[in-house]
Amino acid sequence: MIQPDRWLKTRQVAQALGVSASTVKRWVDSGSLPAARTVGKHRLIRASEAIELARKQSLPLGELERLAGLGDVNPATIDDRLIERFVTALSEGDEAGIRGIILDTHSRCGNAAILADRLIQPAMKDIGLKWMFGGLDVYHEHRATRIVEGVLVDLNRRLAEKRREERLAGLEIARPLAIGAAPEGTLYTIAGLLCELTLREADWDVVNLGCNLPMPSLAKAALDHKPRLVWLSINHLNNPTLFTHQYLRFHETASRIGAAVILGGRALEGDLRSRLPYTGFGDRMEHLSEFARRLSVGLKDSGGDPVGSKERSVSA
Ligand code: B12
Repeated sequence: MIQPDRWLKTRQVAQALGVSASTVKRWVDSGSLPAARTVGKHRLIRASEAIELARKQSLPLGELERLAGLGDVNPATIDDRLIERFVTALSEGDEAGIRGIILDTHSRCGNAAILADRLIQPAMKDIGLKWMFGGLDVYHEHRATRIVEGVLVDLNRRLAEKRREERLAGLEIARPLAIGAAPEGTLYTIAGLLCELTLREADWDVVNLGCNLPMPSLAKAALDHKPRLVWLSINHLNNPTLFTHQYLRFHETASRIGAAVILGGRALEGDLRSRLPYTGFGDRMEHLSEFARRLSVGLKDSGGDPVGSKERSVSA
């Protein structure tokens, strides 16, 4: 249902667009964003006005459209029946079915993090269980994974292409850079592709270095690219002691260049996590999304000053 004239608070608009509240107040006060005032003098902005400004300035629209009630974006629409249909398509290697469900869900919720946490993760978990107890073979799991990877690569490409077109049309806005990978020993690819898409949607430029990357090489990539954010998706480690040692050295490099580091993944349980320094940790893509949005607002507010160098330890 379309409700373009829903009223939004300054803070809601700021968070949705990934800018600071003072930026939104400035737009209102300079007249570029029309607003009403409450009795208590707080600014109220029509969703339709905020969307128009976001379009003009090429700011991200997904979150704002959700707040505005545009489209059927209720995450609750990802219900058990949809997950069940998705698991069936995954089990049967039904490429058209898998692609259709992912693309349709993504366009309905306009958000890779919700897609990741509420559809892909639970469905892949089911595939894992069916592989252990329910008659699926390893090849079924590989086949399903390959198809999901393909769709996520396409979604990432599409967004990267859109950015390139904006750049060519002179509509580019400055975006901070994130790089990331899964460390040596982790062969999982879907989570990394979802990190990439989540960050692109949060308005970051992204270099995804894939899986099974040795930590010294990630440190070299950080030195070469000078990112503001590095993500690591750590789902399996062959040698946690060696990883810890190499991670600590990598983290020194990240701190030196002022990059924030966010960690996630199932291998970071208990003891290991408590031995690692990091800027943020999350066990869902929604945590990464929130972290990245906050970080880019912080970067804009501080004129791009390094954030990682502050060495905060934040749990998402
Ligand atoms: C597909 C799969 C594989 C494929 C992966 C192929 C590929 N190209 O990716 C292959 C065949 C390689 C594989 C191998 C193995 N697998 Co496997 N695999 C899976 C499966 C079915 C799906 C994983 C997946 O992609 N899920 C979808 C993603 C989106 O979910 P996710 O990874 O959980 O990520 C979420 C969060 O962790 C978080 N997150 C992830 N990264 C990040 C990063 C950041 C920064 C943040 C904030 C958040 C975040 O957000 C995501 C979305 O919510 C799982 C089942 C399951 N329960 O997950 C088993 C599973 C993980 N595998 C398992 C096992 C045992 C293995 C092997 C050890 C088997 C073996 N003996 O060889 C190997 C290890 C491989 C390795 N060295 O990495 C077990 C793990 C058990 C355990 N307690 O650790 C599971 C749970 C299967 C089971 N028993 O049910 N596997």
